[in-house]
This record gives sequence, C-alpha cells and structure tokens, in this order.
Amino acid sequence: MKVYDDKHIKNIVLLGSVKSGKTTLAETMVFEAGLTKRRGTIEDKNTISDYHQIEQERGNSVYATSLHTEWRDYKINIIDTPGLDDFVGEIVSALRVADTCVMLINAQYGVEVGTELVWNSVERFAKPTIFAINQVDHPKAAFDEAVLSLQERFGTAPVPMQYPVNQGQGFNAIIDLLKMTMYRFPPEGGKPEKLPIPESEKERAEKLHNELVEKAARRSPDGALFRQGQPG
Ligand SMILES: Nc1nc2c(ncn2[C@@H]2O[C@H](COP(=O)(O)OP(=O)(O)OP(=O)(O)O)[C@@H](O)[C@H]2O)c(=O)[nH]1
Ligand SMILES: [Mg+2]
Repeated sequence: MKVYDDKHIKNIVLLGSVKSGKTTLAETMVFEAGLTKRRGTIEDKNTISDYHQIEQERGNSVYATSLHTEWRDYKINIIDTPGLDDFVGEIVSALRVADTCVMLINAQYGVEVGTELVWNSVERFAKPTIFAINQVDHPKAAFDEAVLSLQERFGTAPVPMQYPVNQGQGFNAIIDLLKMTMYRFPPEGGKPEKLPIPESEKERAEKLHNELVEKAARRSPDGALFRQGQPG
C-alpha cells in the first residue's frame, strides 16, 4: 500500500444543509475519479457513503464518511457529512481534520437555515471554505438568486468563479471565470469539452471575471490578504 506523508494528504470536507446534495456529490467525485464503475443514488439506496442501514432507511446521512482518491501524488480524502443538526457531532469531528471545506448551496433555495447552523461550526474552526452552488440542473434552479443570498448573508465576499450557462433541465455547460473558458459536459459525465466563451455570454463573463480579479487583489484594512468569509 502506498504511504503518504502528512504534506501529501488533503482532507476536503463536504458540508451543507440537509439534502443539499453532499452524498450525491461525493459519489460523483469518486465515479469521475474512476474509482467506481457505477454511480449510486440516494433513491436506489446504493451510494458508497450512505452505506449504513439507518442511512438507507432514512434517506439521510447520519455519519461522517471518508472516501478517497489520488491526485498528483496527493491522497485526497473526501469527507461527506450529515446535514441534519441532530448529527452536528459528526460535522465537528470532520472539521477538526479539514484542510478545506466545500459548503453546498442548493440552487433552488440559496442560503438555508441549515446552512447557517453548519456555518456556526465552520466559524468556530476557522477553516477555509468555498461555496458550491449545487443542483443547477433542477428545473427550479436559480443560480443568480443563490449567489445574492450568499452575498446578503456573507457580505460581498463570495464572488462566482464559475457559472452555469444553461441551468435547469438540459444543463451541461459552465463558464470558468478564472480560465475564461466554457466547459461542456457529455450526457453521462466524464471529461468536458473545452470551448471558447460564446458571443452571447462574453459581456457577462468579462464583468464577472473583472469582479473576481478585483476581489482576489483586495486587501483588508490591516493589510492582510482578503479572506473568504469576511464581510466585504
Ligand atoms: N436534480 C438534482 N438532484 C440532486 C443533485 N444532487 C442531489 N440531488 C438529489 O437531492 C436529494 C438529496 O441528495 P443527497 O446527496 O442525499 O443530499 P445530502 O446533502 O447528502 O443530504 P443529507 O445527508 O441528508 O444532509 C436526493 O434526492 C438526490 O437525488 C443534483 O445535482 N441535481
Ligand atoms: Mg448525505
């Protein structure tokens, strides 16, 4: 078995309100990494992460579960946590070992009460966190409103790094605002096609790209680099 030193192990903790899609994302991550040949679903009760009987009966995660993959000699542990506040002990245990947190925001609802409850624990441990707006393929997905709800709650600190081109049914493309490229995904997942930004999206992409660059270059009044989570 390959042995990794401390510097080559990274723990990524998936957080978010109940049913925001953490377990489904974890399942997708290990599938896309090529570690599994089938992508399980909550509905079929066959995800790798929710393997306890009680989780399958409830349709909710109850325990923090660690899955892992490898990337450029790094072992990446992906820790899926429960969203229900009843199981906050599991969230706290995961946060203790977290290098980075990914807080999922359901595109239908934006910031939820559950997001706030989980955020209380994140703040306690002061872990670097990115927000991932999830379920953008849902017919009721509202990406822009979800971003606004984040900015209402966290100040102007959260700025989009990517946005969906065609949210809702048929969603298959995003614009990456750092690389200024469009990625279009095949129907069954897998490697996306890299394409130029279409004419219809250029103005919006430029505007958001500039906002992102300005935010990244900004320093707080004490001279320290701007940190995510601080009201902007
Ligand atoms: N349309 C759509 N549905 C999704 C997506 N991700 C998850 N779901 C559905 O949302 C529901 C909740 O998904 P889970 O992966 O269990 O969410 P979770 O955050 O792990 O839930 P808890 O562990 O109970 O907090 C399930 O019915 C999933 O099929 C997505 O990207 N798009
Ligand atoms: Mg879950």
